[in-house]
Amino acid sequence: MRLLLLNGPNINLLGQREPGLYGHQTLADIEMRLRDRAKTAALQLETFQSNFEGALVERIHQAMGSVDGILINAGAYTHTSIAIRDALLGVAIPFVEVHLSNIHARESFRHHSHLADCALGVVCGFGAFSYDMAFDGLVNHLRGLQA
Ligand code: CA2
Repeated sequence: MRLLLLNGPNINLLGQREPGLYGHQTLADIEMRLRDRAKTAALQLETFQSNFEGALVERIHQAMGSVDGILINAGAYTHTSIAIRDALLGVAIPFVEVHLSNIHARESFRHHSHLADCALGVVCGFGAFSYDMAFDGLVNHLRGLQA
């Protein structure tokens, strides 16, 4: 089973700025941990981060036919990008939306997600641990489909 972890704009700054809001772990820490967890579970995990909307759309297109499930923290594009929504719907790969912070406890412009209603599930508010829960949820779902 092949999984893709996608991260959007500014998430490359994790662990270097605003640790009170986003925690101390870097994106490399999160990617390494999930890669280890995937290996233990005999899964493959690819990772991709970009600050560019079109690059994220292209990476989603590339996943068609080669990826079984996507974990995505689209960052601020969560709240603005119909293009990323359309790409995820276009490739029809099941995905889980992840956020470090609780977007519903923040500014009102972060309360709406263009992805959430199409996602298998949404995990937010648990810092880097949100990714672990999203990983478990996605794998559990995909394994259930295989059974
Ligand atoms: O909580 C999340 O994971 C977010 O996706 C993070 C986005 C924000 O726009 C979303 O509303 C919620 C922002 C990512 C910015 O990451 C930074 C990390 C360290 C320092 C500065 C920005």
